[in-house]
This record gives sequence, C-alpha cells and structure tokens, in this order.
Amino acid sequence: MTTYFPEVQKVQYEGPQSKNPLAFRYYNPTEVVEGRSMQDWLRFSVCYWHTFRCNGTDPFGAPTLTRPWDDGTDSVENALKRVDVAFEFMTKLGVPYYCFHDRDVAPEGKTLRESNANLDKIVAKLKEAQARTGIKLLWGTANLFSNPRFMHGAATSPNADVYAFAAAQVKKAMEVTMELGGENYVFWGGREGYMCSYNTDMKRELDHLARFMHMANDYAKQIGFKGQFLFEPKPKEPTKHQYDFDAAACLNFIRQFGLLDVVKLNIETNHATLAGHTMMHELEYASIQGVLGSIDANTGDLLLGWDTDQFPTDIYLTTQVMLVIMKQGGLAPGGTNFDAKVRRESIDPIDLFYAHIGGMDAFARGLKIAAAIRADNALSDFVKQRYSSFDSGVGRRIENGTTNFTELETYMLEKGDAAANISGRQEMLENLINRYI
Ligand code: XUL
Ligand code: CO
Repeated sequence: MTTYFPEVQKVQYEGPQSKNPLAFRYYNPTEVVEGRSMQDWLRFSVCYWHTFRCNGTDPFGAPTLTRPWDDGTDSVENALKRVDVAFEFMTKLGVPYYCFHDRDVAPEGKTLRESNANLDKIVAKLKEAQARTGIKLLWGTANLFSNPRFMHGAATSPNADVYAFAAAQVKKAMEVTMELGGENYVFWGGREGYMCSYNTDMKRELDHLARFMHMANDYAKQIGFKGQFLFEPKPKEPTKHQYDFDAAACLNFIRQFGLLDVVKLNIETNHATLAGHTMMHELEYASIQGVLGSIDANTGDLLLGWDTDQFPTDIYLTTQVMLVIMKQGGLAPGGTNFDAKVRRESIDPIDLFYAHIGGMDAFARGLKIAAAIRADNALSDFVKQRYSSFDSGVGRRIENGTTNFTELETYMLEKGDAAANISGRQEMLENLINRYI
C-alpha cells in the first residue's frame, strides 16, 4: 500500500526523558489517571479541515502548503486519495477520533444532488477506513459558510431558499454522521450573525434559527440519530455580531427557545479569548449549567486579534482546561478536537505530526497536573473555606431560601457591620499552581 508519511512510524510513548521529536513524552494512552485511562479522559480528535485541507493561504498570500499527495484539484478522485492520507496519519499518530465538515471530505457539486452523490462516494470509503483502523467519528458538521450562497447567513439568511438549502445540507450531513457512527453533531454558526443593523431584522433571524434547530432535532429523532448536538460559540469573524457570541449568549438562546435538552456546547479556546474570556471561564460557565459537551483545542496569539487556530502548547492552559473537565467527570461523548493548523511557514507534512504530538503531550501534562492538584485538594479546600460563611447561620439561610430582606436587615442592624473580609490569596494560589506545573 502507498505510504504518504514514509519518514514516520507509529508514534510511541517514550517518557519524559525522550529527545525523539516523533515520540510522546507524556501522552501514554493506557496510563491510568484518577481511575481512567488517558485516552478515555482526553478522547483526542484530528480535524479534517485544517489537517488535510489547509493550504496556507492568508488574505495576503497564495498557498504555501502544497502536499505531495494532492493534485491541486477538488475532484472526487483526489478526495478519495485524501481518505488514505488521513487514515495513515491518524493511525500513525494514534488518535481515536476525527471530525469533518461535509465539504472538507467531498467536493461540492453544481447542484445539491451532485454534492450529495459526491459525499456518498467518500463516506463509503470513510466507513471502510474506520472499520479497518478502528478510528471513530467524534462529530460531523455542515459547512454553511464558504459557499457564496451563504453570504447573508444560512439559518438566519433573509433568503428563504438559502434557508431551505441549509436545511437540506444539514439533513444530509446528519445522515452521513449517523452512517459513520458519529457521536456528536456540531453547529458552528459561521455566518449566523450580521454586519449592519440597518438591514437586519434580528428578531426574525433568531426565530428562524430556533425553528431550524427544532427541525434538526425532529429529524434526528425521525432517523434515530442519537449523537449529541453541540453549538460552538464564537464572537466575531466572519460576521461583526455573531448570535453565538459566547457560552452565555448560546445558553440564553438555548433556554429561550426550549432547546436545553437538545443542545450542549463545544467550546474553543481561540473563540473564548476573542470574546474577551479565558477558556477556563467559558468551560466553567458551561459546566456549572450542565452544557459543557466537547472542546475544540487550540490557542490564539496574544498579539494578533483574529482566530489564528494554533496548536495548544501552554501547560497552564491545558491544566486549567483539565481542572474543569475533571471536575465534571469528563467530556464523553464529546472529546478534545484539535481545531488547529500548522503555520503557513511550516510547510512539510511532518510538521503535522510535530504539531499534534505537541498538543497531545500538552494535554496529557495538563491532565496529570490537574490530577495532582485535585489529589491534594489544593484549590478546592481553599475555595470551600472561602465560602464557609454560607455553611451555617445567616449564610445557610440565604442559600436554602429561608430568610428575607427584613430578617437580613434586622440581623445587620443588631450586628452593626459585616464580619471582616479575608484575603483572596491570589498570588499564593498562583505560586501553588506553579509548584504543580
Ligand atoms: C471556525 C471553527 C469551525 C468549527 C466547525 O472558527 O472553529 O471550524 O469548529 O465548523
Ligand atoms: Co472550532
């Protein structure tokens, strides 16, 4: 069989002392952390779009990543060959999952019928490759943003025909996701938002989007698709006002339109930071409300203001992420999807391996560090103590709803002033985290 990465063997765990750049130093899939294997905690996934379709274009420059296996066409033949490339890459890397948009895996045709037929051809091959390698589909999704027909949005377009096209496309993408055993289905509202208030009926657009989600849910029930639906919050880029701005905006929409049992969130680091949040904030906010479903693992650049989708290598970041994920007992059926791309200057196929190995090792370290912090209750004891005034007396009555403003006033009139505050100890806690890192 042709090999597309002849210089790479199956990537092995060699331990922290290894200097081999094509080995894991921390990710040891079967190693048990808090009673669960690393692979089950982390559920890594490779994304098809950045890893196998990204060609290094940017707004100023032409493709730099010309792949030896790619003939430069968007043909079905090239797409079929790409399946072999993808499964060789993922097998050698040792990831259990992958994800795709419909248009990443198969070329769009001139009509919807032709596009669906193209997709069917590739899906048949993906199914074979999954059976052969044991690699599974974490999620599927539909690309409702690249084609010019979606310039005004998809489910929020003012053009009812575009809405119908988007519905048909999601219907098909959901069918193939189900056919491939996909465990989730993602909705990233690429152009579900707007650029200009003067030409926008925001109420109608949001109502239409809600109808879309209910129809998607009805169809999932109709065909027996059991995958978890996930919204992926993002504040801007491409539109100025994205309706799925952040976890809070998504949750408000989900609640307002009765979708709480239907949709959870797929939270992405670079999207969190574009919204002015930390990833840990977004994860915690979603998790405490029971809607943290999955993550897109990447990172932005501190100095650039757009979605750079870089591979995560920062141990503080991965530790913070894993602290929240472990607190909620894991992500399944979600996972850790590397929605990340190599820089356009990293032009060799082997750079795809370095990038993913680095990301996986960073997460494995984050997992182990978070587990050590948790084993010592290093943060949780402090936080518990910080709120202990709510464990008895007036605090207890506030929490269990057995007091009121009049009683609280009487209490404070008698006492005269609140008890003295205690230090938040931020610096001590930052030092403590450094001890574990
Ligand atoms: C875009 C983005 C998407 C979604 C899937 O910023 O993150 O690739 O993950 O549509
Ligand atoms: Co993403």
